[in-house]
Amino acid sequence: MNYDEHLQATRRFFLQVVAGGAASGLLARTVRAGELPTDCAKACEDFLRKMEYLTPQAEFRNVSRGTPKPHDLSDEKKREVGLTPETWKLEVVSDPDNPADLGEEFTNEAGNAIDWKILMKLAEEHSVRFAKVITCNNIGRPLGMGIWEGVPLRKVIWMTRPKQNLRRVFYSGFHNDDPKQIFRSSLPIGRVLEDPFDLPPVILCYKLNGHLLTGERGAPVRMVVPETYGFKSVKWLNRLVLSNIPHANDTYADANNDVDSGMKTFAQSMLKPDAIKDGEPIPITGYAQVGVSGLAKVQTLILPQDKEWLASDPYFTKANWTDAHILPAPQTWGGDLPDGKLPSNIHQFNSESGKPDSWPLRLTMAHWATVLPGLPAGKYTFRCRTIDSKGQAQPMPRPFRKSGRNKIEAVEIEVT
Ligand SMILES: Nc1nc2c(c(=O)[nH]1)N[C@H]1C(S)=C(S)[C@@H](COP(=O)(O)O)O[C@H]1N2
Ligand SMILES: [Mo]
Repeated sequence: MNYDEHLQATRRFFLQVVAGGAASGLLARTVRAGELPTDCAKACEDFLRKMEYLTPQAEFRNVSRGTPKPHDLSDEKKREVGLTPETWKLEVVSDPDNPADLGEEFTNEAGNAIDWKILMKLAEEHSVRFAKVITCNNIGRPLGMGIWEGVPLRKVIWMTRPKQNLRRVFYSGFHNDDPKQIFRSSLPIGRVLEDPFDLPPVILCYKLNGHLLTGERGAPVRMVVPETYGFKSVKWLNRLVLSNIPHANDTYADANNDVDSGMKTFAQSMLKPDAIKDGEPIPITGYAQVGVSGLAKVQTLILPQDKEWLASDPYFTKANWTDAHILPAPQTWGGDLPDGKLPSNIHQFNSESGKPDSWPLRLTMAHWATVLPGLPAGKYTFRCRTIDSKGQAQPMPRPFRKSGRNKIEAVEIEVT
């Protein structure tokens, strides 16, 4: 999602709600919380039409380690170190400390490392595409929303003809040949060989929103793991290690991060009116990340600041939350897609109509809007939360910060 676009579109939404409201008497009548008056429904539609749902590659927030950062190297240096399609090489080896029993390894030394030609050959038959929001475990706001394309990682794993003693794969990217700069993630082999429930496969990714990856996004090839936080999706990928190690050994574990966490469902507001007058309905919009447990509802709560809430109820579960309106799938997708068109055959999209099978989609973003009833002058705290498709209210069932941020947001609202 392009945040500037979203903000602009949201501002238009407000203008229309307020202007339409004034003209049609919306301000005069009582709006029930969560209810979206007709004028607002229309404004929401316009809002959706104008909003870019997908994030252009260049507008993703960039989380890249390295000195220098691999994407800042000169073109010549990139060619030298294998960061262009023509020069890229992927080694696939057994872990010397916990060896997996493999029929074959692929290494630079033996001259048989996997290259771009081999990957593209696999892509001809096996390429897959899926929609996924990428979020850093430690940053609240998602970094960007994309359609990722690649070859299932297992296609390359099977090329090693593994026989036994293979429990985990760990992998890393170009790191300036400095062991201290290695950024490594890992997955249980079961997740790579088989896709639980209706998840898409873990992929060796080379395209985002219909274009080859840019340097910042991890060109020429990065891992993309559908259901996890950003650190599992290693950029500038050049090495896979097949191991019999029974536990995670990710670089990200070093900072107390919970490296086995699936993406969480949570909501945030994006825009509220700057000034709110006594008794005027209050339009608010925002987004939700749809985590592994899906999204059933977004709800909002507004409480006067001078009344303290029960200390025994930190998540406001006993409060009177009201449902917001989850906006339907966008009509235009944005994201700088070639010819503005979504690629064909996207996981969870109908292959004929090109439309999503359902909405919201797991592992993506959804947008929401609401109009709250007018309030007497005073200071208030606005909160929003999600209810996932299992009925669990944010931040449950996993409220710990180091497994991904999903704290209930609190925003001050003043009515004058
Ligand atoms: N090689 C490498 N891969 C990496 C990183 C890195 O520093 N080096 N950062 C990771 C982290 S912590 C995140 S959140 C995502 C960010 O992806 P983006 O920069 O494409 O938004 O990339 C991941 N992949
Ligand atoms: Mo991250």
